[in-house]
Amino acid sequence: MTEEVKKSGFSRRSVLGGSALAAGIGMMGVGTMLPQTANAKADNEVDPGDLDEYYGFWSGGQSGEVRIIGVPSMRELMRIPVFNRCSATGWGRTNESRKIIMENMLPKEKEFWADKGEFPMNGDLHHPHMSFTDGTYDGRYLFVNDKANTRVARISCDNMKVDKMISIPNAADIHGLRPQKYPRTGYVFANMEHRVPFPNDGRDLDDPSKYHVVFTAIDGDEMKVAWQVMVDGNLDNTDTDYQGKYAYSTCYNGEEGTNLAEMTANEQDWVVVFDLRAIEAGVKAGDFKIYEGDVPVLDGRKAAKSRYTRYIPISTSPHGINTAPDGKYVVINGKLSPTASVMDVRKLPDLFKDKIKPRDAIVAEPKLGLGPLHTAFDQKGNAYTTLFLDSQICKWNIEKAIALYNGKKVDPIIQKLDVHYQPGHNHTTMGETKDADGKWLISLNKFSKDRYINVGPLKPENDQLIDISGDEMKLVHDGPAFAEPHDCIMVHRSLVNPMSIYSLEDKRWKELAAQAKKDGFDSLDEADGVVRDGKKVRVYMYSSAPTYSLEKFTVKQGDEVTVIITNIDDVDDLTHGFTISNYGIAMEVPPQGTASVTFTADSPGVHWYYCQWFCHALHMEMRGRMLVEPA
Ligand code: RUQ
Ligand code: CUA
Repeated sequence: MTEEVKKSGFSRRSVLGGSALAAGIGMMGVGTMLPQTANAKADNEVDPGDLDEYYGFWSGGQSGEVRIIGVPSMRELMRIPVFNRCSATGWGRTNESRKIIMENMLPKEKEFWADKGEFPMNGDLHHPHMSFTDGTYDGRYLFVNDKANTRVARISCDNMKVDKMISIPNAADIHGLRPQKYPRTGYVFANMEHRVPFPNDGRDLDDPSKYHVVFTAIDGDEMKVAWQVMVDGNLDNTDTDYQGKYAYSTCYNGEEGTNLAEMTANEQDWVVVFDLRAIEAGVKAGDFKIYEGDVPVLDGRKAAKSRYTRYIPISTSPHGINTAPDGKYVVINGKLSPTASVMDVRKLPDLFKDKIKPRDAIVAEPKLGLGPLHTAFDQKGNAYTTLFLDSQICKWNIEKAIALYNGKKVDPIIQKLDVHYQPGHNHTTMGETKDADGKWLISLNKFSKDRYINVGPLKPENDQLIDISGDEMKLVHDGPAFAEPHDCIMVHRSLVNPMSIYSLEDKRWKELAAQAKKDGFDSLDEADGVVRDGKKVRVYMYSSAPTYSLEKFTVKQGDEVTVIITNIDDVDDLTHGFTISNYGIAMEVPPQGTASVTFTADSPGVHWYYCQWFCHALHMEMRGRMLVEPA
């Protein structure tokens, strides 16, 4: 890009906030072309053919998916279906994906879903976080939560697909989610948000005094719930320290009300701190109850005065909670209060020994602006807090905020930058690790309003990229996004190393390979033919552009048919697909990989199957016939 483009038609906002003009860069072809100026090249520009420096992993909110965004270009690179059905890849339709989705559902869920399509097809995915080793990202896994259906899923970063999904027993509506940072993940902590009765089977209904909330620790290696701790209030967001000793969650609705007026009646809510060693000792000692799913539930409520938890009062309804990369400070974002509270993790041992009062763990409480929701960090001791109501990012210095709290006359606020509009989460590159690098900041704005051409009443979100490498924050890019990126992380590309092509020996198709052997084939890449086993029919074929090894197969109406396809092409990016017309079936068949799908052949006649991923000049010809004989 050699010329700066000025946004045509000034809005009030762009006059008031200089940042709106900078965001006009990138709108080539619209507005008036101006001669080249000093600001000609946007800082985020990644030229065609060049690669991004960071992998951005974006939550897809109510769409239920995860998206991979290249940073700083903000190009969308991939979508990972998780809690949704995917028409392109067959996620939710293939046997392999259905096994992952359904395997670890709770018995009551299996029963509930049995006659409704077998699993929830929606999700509300809030928080993607990568696994850690020694305080920084290790490139193994991404963990994500589904608030809508109380699930947590794990994405394996070797192929960028979900490999495990679990439902959290006892809980309802998992919101906050964070992995343990040290020594490694380890635990993945998940906050139950909405209080429900234990057990929630109808015996207690409109009696909120019987409702409870639990904090859950999942073993991230096994993807099994390790333990839960019952607490007061509603758990909102959560984070962990860099020492591997504590986790902490914001709580709102300490009143335990069931409507808005009740939930915001008190002046104060709290952060609840969990002592992980004490909890593990409690589990060992048998100090728990079992409600659902064989999971130990310890009592960490205030009245229990247990050694598992401590409650630190914070002004009403705090929201985000973020540990600074220095490992010392934790910022608790006020939401309804214009302040952020800074907790010093070094004070937590004394808090648990009752040597200090809970509020003594708070070492600063700067006034930042209206609606502080989430905070991100650079490596220089600065914090960046989203102000939802002010539509701004507030950059402030943590040490200065502490000095101010101690009576020194200093202003911790460095800069406020307009964003467009109503930011929720924000995030810096590597900013939730000890390797924060202070290069880029993303503001995930809930409203885009006038920033794009109008697409109707439902408008995209607006993800704004901000250069924080200099003294001043500089807004450099607007990126529209479909519903609703709550949260994201940005990981240096050197830490993420996905495969490019599968291996025919991959453990993911070991079971299919074993079945093929039983059916008389040496290996999946040579399996080619129809095996009848009573009413069950297994159809094996391999694909090589532009053909399937079987140009037709015949089954009988009412047969349960499983089609198993191996793509023997070992060319980068050469994905085939398999679609059967009028059977609701489509799936991705990746290079050197296998996919399978099972269905009942209840519609007689000729049904073409075809490849729906454009793979070859003769891709349209890559097809065959399924002949279904009438019963
Ligand atoms: S939390 S902004 Cu703030 Cu899930 Cu969404
Ligand atoms: Cu194979 Cu298109």
